Amino acid sequence: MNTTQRTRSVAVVAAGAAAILCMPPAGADAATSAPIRNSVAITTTGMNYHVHGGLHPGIASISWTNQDDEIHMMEMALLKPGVTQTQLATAATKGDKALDQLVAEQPGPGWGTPNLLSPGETETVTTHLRAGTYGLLCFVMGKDHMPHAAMGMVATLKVSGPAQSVAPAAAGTISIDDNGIHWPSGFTGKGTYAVRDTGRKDHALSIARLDKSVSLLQFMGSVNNTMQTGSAAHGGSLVGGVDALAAGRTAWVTLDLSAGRYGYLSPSDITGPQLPKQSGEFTLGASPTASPSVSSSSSAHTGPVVVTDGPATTGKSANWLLLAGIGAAAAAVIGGGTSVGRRLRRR
Ligand SMILES: [Cu+2]
Repeated sequence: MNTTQRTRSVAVVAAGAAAILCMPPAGADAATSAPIRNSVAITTTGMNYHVHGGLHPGIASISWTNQDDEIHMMEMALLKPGVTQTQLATAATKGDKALDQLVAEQPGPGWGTPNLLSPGETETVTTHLRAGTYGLLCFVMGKDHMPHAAMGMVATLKVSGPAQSVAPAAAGTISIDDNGIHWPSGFTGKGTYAVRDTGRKDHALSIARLDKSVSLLQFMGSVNNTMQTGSAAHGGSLVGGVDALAAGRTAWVTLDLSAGRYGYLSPSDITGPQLPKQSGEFTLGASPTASPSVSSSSSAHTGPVVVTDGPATTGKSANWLLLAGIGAAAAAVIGGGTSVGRRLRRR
């Protein structure tokens, strides 16, 4: 990249940041602005993202349904102007340096993006997006140790037109800080909830429905196994959440959780072979007004120290990797020494 291009990219990014910073506080102009229907449906089948439309900049909703038979992720990266899906797909087969050259802004903790999603699930995340074209990429590992993005799981999402700044009405706020995840009283698992990072660090939220007698720790071990080898995860189902949420920022999740037992965690806070402080389990009863009985499950579970790629690894995959070996089902596979493919740097 030459200096002129770099300067232009920086300017574009700066302009976008300024636009977002200048937006009124959530809801401030709700009474005077006609709401724009600002949502897009994305479906995944056969290791593809089918993007059904585009979005306006500002506050925008992504509703993603995974109709495939394995777990996928949706990394979002703002692309340089003019970059096409074909170019992105080609770069994904070449590796990170090639991908980096197409990205205007390295994805990192920001306003929140969809989190890992299991087969048969739908998650809806409302976030802030600036105008431009975003690349959608999945870095879950395929059975042949190739990340899905390199196998074609790449798409683009266009964000353009007039801005939308009306925040969704929230039934409550799920707050994540440097010590835990805090659920609103009267949480029913149904409706739209704000997810706010009230800590000083970047956090995330991932929610899993757990099968009978399976702990969150065991299921996450299985998920980790999936992310490394492409084998199916057992013991539960990832029903969504918010990834890449920076300190002080708010996103929204729209949930439709049925009665059952759930685990939750902030994957970006995993620093060792145990669940982070920001984790726990709750049970939703059949009664829609039942509050969850929330328990923190982090300190009770520890596992063997796991060798990872080393301190240079950053980002979500590295975090998930740290869970390797703590789930009983995953331990044997972890010993095989597979490694998760490198993903776009998050910083
Ligand atoms: Cu995938």
